Amino acid sequence: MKLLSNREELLARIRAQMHEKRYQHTLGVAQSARELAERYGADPDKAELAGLLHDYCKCWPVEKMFEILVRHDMPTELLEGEKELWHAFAGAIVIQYDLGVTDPDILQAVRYHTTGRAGMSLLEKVVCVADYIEPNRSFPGVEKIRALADKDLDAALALALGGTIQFLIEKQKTVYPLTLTAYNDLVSRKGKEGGF
Ligand code: DGI
Ligand code: FE
Ligand code: FE
Repeated sequence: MKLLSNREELLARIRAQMHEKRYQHTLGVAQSARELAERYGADPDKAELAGLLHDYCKCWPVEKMFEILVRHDMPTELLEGEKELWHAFAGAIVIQYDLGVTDPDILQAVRYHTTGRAGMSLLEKVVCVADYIEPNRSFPGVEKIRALADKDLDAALALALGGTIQFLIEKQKTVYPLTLTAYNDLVSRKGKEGGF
């Protein structure tokens, strides 16, 4: 709790979990999440904090994440699936137990920042999109997602998740069901409203 009210200590604690490049990404996501929250009417403080915490476990050994996920009865689908997804689910558990984060909005935003899910909250969308567009990110197509994020958060998220799904298919990796349902949910809602 004390940690959360002392920004310097919190940043030092986060920094100690990861290498420098990941820390710079973390600061970028926090800033982009704050800006998106201001633009779309989410809580900017929650968005920034969720951004700071979203990759808390990203650089932890997979064995450590696995143990946490097993202890907290995460689904077999996750445990047997792509290890890249573990840091999001383990992160939501760890920031709760180690840092005392209790706000369910923040915990959900961290939990679903990688996979997304159907029916994402505004804060979840903000953090997920911020993760794609923060200033240090450079991948093919990022400019288009950045530009869209200025006008239509759902459209930006659908484009980003669609790109990840395409990337995973090209690499012959599994696509986690939540990612597909997140994508379908955004596209079908927009379809009903007349498209992006
Ligand atoms: O942690 P970051 O690198 O900042 O970003 P992230 O949390 O979005 O993780 C990105 C990685 O996760 C990337 O290598 C693709 C992978 N990923 C995202 N969604 C899925 C996925 N991997 C699988 N197998 N299935 C997914 O649905
Ligand atoms: Fe991540
Ligand atoms: Fe990230």
